[in-house]
Amino acid sequence: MHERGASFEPTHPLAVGPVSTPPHTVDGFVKEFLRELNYGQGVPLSRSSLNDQYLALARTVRGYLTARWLETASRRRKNPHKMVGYLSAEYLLGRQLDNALLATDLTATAEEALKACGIDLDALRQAEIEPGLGNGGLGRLAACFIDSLATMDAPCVGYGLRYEYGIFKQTFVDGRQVEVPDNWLTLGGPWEIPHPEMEVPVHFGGRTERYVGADGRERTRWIPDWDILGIRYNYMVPGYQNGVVNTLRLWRARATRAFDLDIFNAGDYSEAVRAQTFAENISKVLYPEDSTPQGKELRLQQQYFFVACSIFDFLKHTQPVDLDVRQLPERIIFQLNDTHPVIGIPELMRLLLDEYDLEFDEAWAITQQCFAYTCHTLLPEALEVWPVSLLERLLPRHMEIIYLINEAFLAQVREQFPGDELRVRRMSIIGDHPERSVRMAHLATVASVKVNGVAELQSQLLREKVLSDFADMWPEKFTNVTNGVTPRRFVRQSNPLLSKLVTDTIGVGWVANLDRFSELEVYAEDPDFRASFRQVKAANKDRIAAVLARRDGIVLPKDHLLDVMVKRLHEYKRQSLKLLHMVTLYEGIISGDLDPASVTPRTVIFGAKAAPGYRMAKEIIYLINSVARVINTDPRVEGRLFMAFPANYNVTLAERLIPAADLSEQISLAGKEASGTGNMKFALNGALTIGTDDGANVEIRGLVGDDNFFLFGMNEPEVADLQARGYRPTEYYESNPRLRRALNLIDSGHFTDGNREAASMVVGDLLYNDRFLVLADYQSYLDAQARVETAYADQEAWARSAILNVARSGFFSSDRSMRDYIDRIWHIKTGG
Ligand code: NBG
Repeated sequence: MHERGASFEPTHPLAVGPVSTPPHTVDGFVKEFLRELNYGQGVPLSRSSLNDQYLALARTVRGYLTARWLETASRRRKNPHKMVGYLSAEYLLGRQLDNALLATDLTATAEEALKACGIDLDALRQAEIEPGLGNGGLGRLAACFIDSLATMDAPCVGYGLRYEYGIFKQTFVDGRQVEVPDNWLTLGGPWEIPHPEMEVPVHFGGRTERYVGADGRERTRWIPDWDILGIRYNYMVPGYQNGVVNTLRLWRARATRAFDLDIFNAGDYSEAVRAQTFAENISKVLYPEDSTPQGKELRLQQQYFFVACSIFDFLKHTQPVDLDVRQLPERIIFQLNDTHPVIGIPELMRLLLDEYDLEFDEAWAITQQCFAYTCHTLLPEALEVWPVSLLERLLPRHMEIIYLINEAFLAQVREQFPGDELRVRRMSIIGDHPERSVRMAHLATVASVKVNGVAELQSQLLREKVLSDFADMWPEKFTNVTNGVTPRRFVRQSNPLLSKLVTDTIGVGWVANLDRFSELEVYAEDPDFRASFRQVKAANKDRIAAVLARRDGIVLPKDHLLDVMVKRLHEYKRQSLKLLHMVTLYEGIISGDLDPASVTPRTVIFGAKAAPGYRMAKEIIYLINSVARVINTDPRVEGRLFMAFPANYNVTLAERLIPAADLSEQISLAGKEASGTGNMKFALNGALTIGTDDGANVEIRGLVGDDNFFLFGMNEPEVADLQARGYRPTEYYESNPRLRRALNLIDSGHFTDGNREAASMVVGDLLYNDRFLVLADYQSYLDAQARVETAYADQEAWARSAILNVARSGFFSSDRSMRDYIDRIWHIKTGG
């Protein structure tokens, strides 16, 4: 690391003592705020823009966090314990302001202080653009985890990439998704602290060469072709009102040279800056694929870039200079959030072998204690592989090391399973088909202390199916840690009315100890509590109605069952099944089969982004929008059904939508959704789930009870069985008249201005392919929806079930997930 700027020995007491937090008084806050506005933004209050005010407020609140941050860091330096390096290519943080205010307990102070300045806090809240540095569940999980670790005072640094453009902004043009770049930084990034003077060099390309060292030992060195610099950006991660502030460290790529002076002097300006543009592309944009990696070279560059910076940062900066690398396993555990950071394994090996001069066996023994791997998928296409040819070109030394690791590993397999060459082929880190590639999940599994899935069912399927050979070899390596969500953001902040009701009832302790939700159980029987609970739900529905009116111009009907399906658009999640349900109800009404008066008034809200290159997903979005347009305007429906699809579903919208929902749609094909975390957020906010036996739904149902959950569809063994027998979707089409009529209506062009082509891709796929068995689960889903209608008719009983969902879902706090990781995987000390 190059550190520019002289270091000096401070003599003034203020320079060495702890910084003091500004006073938590309204006057103190006003003073800090005006100081930020005047001296930070350089404007007087009277001439300040909304953005000036937002930035000044953000910096003010950040100021309150800084003293705690420095204190936490200095305490940890004085008394170093083993820490977690959470390596994640994504952090879907959501807005920061409210969370920072809550963590510092400054919300009321800020509100009053701003009022004294004639400013409405809520207007400033709306001015924040959320950092969307993630695609979906995986990135949001990372954000929940670091929140919990700070709240538990666990030593952790989150490492990742500071994308200049996060997840694209979704717009609809004629019902079709159009992506717009997410310029999240254009109005300023008040939450980040850049350190441009601390540069980490990262190398790429070139070749390796053998040489004999001074001690006569043969060694290898990497002679790279080109390099870039990693610039550190720090973000504070505050614990909930506990004085702890952890660090999230994101890396930005910068060219080693701004431009080539020779080329510039020769007159070719654009060529001269090309190198810079090329290098800086590495942290330019988040790949918008969720669960379906594309195998792009730039993506591998991103992955290597951020883990190389992070490991270097830990070794050279976080640790004392005299650290003996043999003690590394006592100092760090790197948690691999899916396969994206797995190239960190050969990187650590490279450092130990080539920089610290260890022998292979010793380096490998150390490395195998420094990593743990979380697998977030069951879809085979989501397990990353990288062509050997690409790795050889981009990271030749790493490729050599991967070969060495594989050799040692396969020798072990042969020893344990003599004569089983098929097994050796299956388990090899290098696969041969369709081209020679490195299987990153295998590398991760071989190198890690523990491998975990993210919900019971997925962990079981990992052991029994996806990674069964590895589980045979190392049964004790495999474990489960069911996902969780932070109650700070997803209950306390997003649902203030429910929070108040709960706090008035059982006290405030639940915010940092969600097990206490169980104390609400008895109140399910209390009519007064139920009435208050229903009022909260109704008020939250009014709030989302106001949000959607303002944000999207959508006017929601009143007094409907609010049925919500929000998540990435993916065929396995089966948004098309929900769509078929709505088309079935609609078709029933217009064909005269169903009396509209007998249909439960229902509003369905979808929120979903499709990966820009995922054609089928985009066609499904188009079809949902098309069906919505027709259903919402057909007078025959008599306003009983309504569909809304607000564009650009993100964390901010989730925080408004989830507290208002009555029904949570978790309808993936069993055996496909690793966990889901939206499902947990809904249950915690008092929505009932309609869901399959998949992911964490299984555990939600187990806890809330069958009476408070609408289960439908095949379970995983039934799915496997049907697929083994040979699934033919047309059989369902032919034998089920309602299904046939619904599909025919779509196919007729009824929803697409008479254009049959426009729906043919989706309809054709459902009829002749249907990889995720939508038609097979259709009838069961319809039946479950009928049970929903019956249940919803009894509002008191529904409220009772909703309360029980809240009371019994405390398990899904990410604090509990973190406790599990700490106790069973990381073995780190909290509060030290
Ligand atoms: C996703 C799964 C979800 C799970 C989140 C967080 C990937 C690769 N996986 O089911 O699809 O809830 O990870 O674990 O994005």
